[in-house]
Amino acid sequence: MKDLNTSSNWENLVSVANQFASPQDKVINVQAFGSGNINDTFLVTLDSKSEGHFVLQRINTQVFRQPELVMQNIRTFTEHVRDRLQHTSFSPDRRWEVPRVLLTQAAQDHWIDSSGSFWRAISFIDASQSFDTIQDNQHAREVGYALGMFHTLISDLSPAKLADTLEGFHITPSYLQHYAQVLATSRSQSPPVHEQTSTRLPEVDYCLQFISDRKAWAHVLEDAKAQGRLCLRPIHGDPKINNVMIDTATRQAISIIDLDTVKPGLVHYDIGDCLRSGCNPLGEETEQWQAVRFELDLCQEILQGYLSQARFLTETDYKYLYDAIRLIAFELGLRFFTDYLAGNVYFKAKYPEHNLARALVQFKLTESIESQAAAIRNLSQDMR
Ligand code: GN1
Ligand code: MG
Repeated sequence: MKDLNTSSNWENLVSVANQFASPQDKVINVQAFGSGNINDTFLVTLDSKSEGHFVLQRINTQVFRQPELVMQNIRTFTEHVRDRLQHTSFSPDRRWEVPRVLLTQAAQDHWIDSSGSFWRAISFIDASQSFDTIQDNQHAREVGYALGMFHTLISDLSPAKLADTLEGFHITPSYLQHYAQVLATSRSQSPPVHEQTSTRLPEVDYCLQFISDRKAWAHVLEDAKAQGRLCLRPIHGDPKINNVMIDTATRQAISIIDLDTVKPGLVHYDIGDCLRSGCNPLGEETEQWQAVRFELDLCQEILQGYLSQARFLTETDYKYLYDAIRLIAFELGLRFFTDYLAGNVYFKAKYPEHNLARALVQFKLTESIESQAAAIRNLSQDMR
């Protein structure tokens, strides 16, 4: 990662890390960590017996405009869950960990460096790992269990206690509006961004058509919310499979990390996100987009794991599960494609067409979900 290339950047990272370490601990290493698309994440290694590692992050304040509110939501969430875990026994035979926010030496939950960057640190969940792609059926079931546990622990937390830290997040009609604006701007340039290669890519035409064919339907969850059929609850916002921590010894799910998007929303966004990432064995970064498929047996495992914990869903909630799965895959494709057209301003990209490639993966996945509509609907109805 570019930050580590020069010694002054390295020294800066170590000095930021030191803000969150106890005075008696020594930072011995800082390395780029994980595969996040928005924030910069580092793993800090300490010369310490009590806390071997922690996760240091620079929050992307272009995306999270009020990072203090993100930290406030994390605090509200964490305090609620800690309290619930202490007073209720959920699954006494297994462990469940809540990431801890580390404080600076001045007892603050973040540190702003001299260049204005917003830093915060989170405890590392020991003896655990996460995966970018689904490993097997047991892993799928554990991923579902984790989301069910997560939702259950906050099912009695009023969404009004959480701030809306990312306006428009998972509101598909807003993404469609933004797409229309970006497309119009791109077309007014000469040549348009999506025609800047010597010949216009056929993949671009595929995406344009794909979105156009689904515009009307894409309001489905927001309409149901507006009609009072689906209600706001606290959600995770980004429960993709690599945010589920798996115990390296037992292979059980023990935590969900990345709490930046904990805020009010529909649990359908979370269920859709978990399934779109968990049922695509090639993963969201694959280059073989034509081969992407939504695997029904993995869907069954994830839903079974989820529903073994989450008991609060209503009849109407079940009715919208299929739409949620289809919509969140479509929405992520739309978000990636829009960002490709806009010149990769939101998601980090390793090459100019990276977000186009990511969009194709999500659209192929959406197609596969659509081709199995009846089976997915039956599956979710049978699980009631
Ligand atoms: C982003 O940065 P990361 O990888 O945690 C995005 C999610 C997407 C995800 C796709 C705040 O999450 O919505 O589903 O990429 N987060 C935000 O990998 O937009
Ligand atoms: Mg995230």
